[in-house]
Amino acid sequence: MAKNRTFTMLKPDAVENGNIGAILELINTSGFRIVAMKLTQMSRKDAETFYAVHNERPFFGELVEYMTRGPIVAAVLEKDNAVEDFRTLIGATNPAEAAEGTIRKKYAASIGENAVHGSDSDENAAIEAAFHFAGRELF
Ligand code: IDP
Ligand code: MG
Repeated sequence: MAKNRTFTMLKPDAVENGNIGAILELINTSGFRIVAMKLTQMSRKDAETFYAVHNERPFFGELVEYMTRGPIVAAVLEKDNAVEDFRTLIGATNPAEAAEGTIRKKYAASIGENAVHGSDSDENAAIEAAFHFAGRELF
């Protein structure tokens, strides 16, 4: 399996609830290397652009409000099979359906406020990483 990269955000609820350290610990112990990381806050325009694929969905307004209400931790992670393995580590979108031991099972409150983002493809991982980081910020 080839080494590749995924993009994650510890979302505003994870930051507000003091879960940055615990989630990063799970990420590290699951074998991901942190390639880039920062505390940042998305503007309305940032969130609308980042989640443009969902702009026709009924929850879009709520999603933009949520993702802009406070700081997030944005990061790029590297590992063999990173995209797929990170989706496994975070668990289902709805924490009620997330497997035991996953980040969303442990730290997410609802399908909307679900603590963490993980890219869904190599192509989107590259787009999302480039949205948040300049090339010189990747290690
Ligand atoms: P994902 O984050 O597991 O890839 P997506 O379907 O891509 O899930 O949705 C993006 C984000 O939109 C979710 O992580 C969640 O924050 C929000 N979201 C998805 N479905 C719903 C919903 O039914 N109600 C409210 N928010 C939702
Ligand atoms: Mg998604």
